[in-house]
Amino acid sequence: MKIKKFVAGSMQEATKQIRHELGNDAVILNSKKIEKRKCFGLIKKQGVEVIAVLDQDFSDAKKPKQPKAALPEQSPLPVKSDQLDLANQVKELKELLEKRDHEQPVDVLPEPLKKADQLLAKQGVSPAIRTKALGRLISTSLRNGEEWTEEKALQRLTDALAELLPENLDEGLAIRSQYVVLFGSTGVGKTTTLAKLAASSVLEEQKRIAFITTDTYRIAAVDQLKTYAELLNAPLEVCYTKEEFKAAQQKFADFDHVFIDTAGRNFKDGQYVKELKDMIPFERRIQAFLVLSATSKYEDMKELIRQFSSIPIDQLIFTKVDETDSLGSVMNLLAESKIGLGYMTNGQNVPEDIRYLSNASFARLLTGC
Ligand SMILES: Nc1nc2c(ncn2[C@@H]2O[C@H](COP(=O)(O)OP(=O)(O)OP(=O)(O)O)[C@@H](O)[C@H]2O)c(=O)[nH]1
Ligand SMILES: [Mg+2]
Repeated sequence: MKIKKFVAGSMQEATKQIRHELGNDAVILNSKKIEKRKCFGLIKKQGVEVIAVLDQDFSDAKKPKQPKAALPEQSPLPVKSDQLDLANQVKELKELLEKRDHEQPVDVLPEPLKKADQLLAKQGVSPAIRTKALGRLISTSLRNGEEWTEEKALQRLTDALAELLPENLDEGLAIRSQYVVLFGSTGVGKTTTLAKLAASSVLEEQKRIAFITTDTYRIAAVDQLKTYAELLNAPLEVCYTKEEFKAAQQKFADFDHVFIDTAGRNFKDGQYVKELKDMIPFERRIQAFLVLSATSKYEDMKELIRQFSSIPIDQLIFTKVDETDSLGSVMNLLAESKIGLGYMTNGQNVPEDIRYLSNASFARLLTGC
């Protein structure tokens, strides 16, 4: 954070200087009229002294979705009085946040911020993301000259978390490709989730759909999908080789959506990732979802994403959200992997237990706001 004093002949001139030195994101904290003396103090001239601040963390970060209060083009800057103390306090808080020992309670923070931090810690949000989120919360409060009430802090925290998530698709565009493939570890809920997606395509959007499965590994896998296909009156092709997969793609070329199921594997073994890539031609027309269980350990999920780095994953799906009370690892994973959130599933019922979540909705789920 940069705080600087500017002395100029007029407010307009000061604004120009501030814009030149600190840029358009600067905010005026205080201004007062002064007398400038020239020529060894012989000539007195009226002027202004302005204190401006630039919160670099905030302006360097990805632009928030909400339009920020940038400097107006020509008119004088909005003057926020009595904020110098606040700015200093904020500066100290940010330094404290960065230096704090994450294992210790943050007693030094004002109560609403302490509560916000504790809430995230309880959810399992990593110290790095907690610091970033609180930093943004503080910046926004400073920018808007807001009081730190608990309610406001929670609201700002929710906004900050949403801004830390990677870009996401609009709800209406959730399924945007003709081919949709789900892959992931054994038993995470791929087939059930695929059936939920297919069912809502048919029932809510009246789309013409088909299924392909490459899961010929488990005896019961084909039957499981067949049951859903029959219920939805949709054709199903079982593919053992990539040639058969190509043929099935061609066969279903006229369908609105083709939902592709794959075998659950221990993808920590790179060989299985290779097999998946050999079978499925991951290209633009294929929307690829990596399915993860929200009950899995963060480190394991992170490793899995690393294993899949050679596959263009469009979005992540988190299943079994109903089986956990903490979504911090999901937040950490999304923020760090930069892969957007697709769906979350919260039960075994097909088709109802699935939701497409925007970043804002996910952040609200995390903070309970
Ligand atoms: N509680 C809960 N259970 C779920 C959810 N999604 C799926 N399941 C259950 O998880 C189990 C495994 O689901 P499947 O869809 O067969 O998982 P899969 O990933 O296809 O499994 P494999 O093909 O064997 O790798 C089933 O009992 C599902 O009903 C969910 O959101 N919540
Ligand atoms: Mg399956």
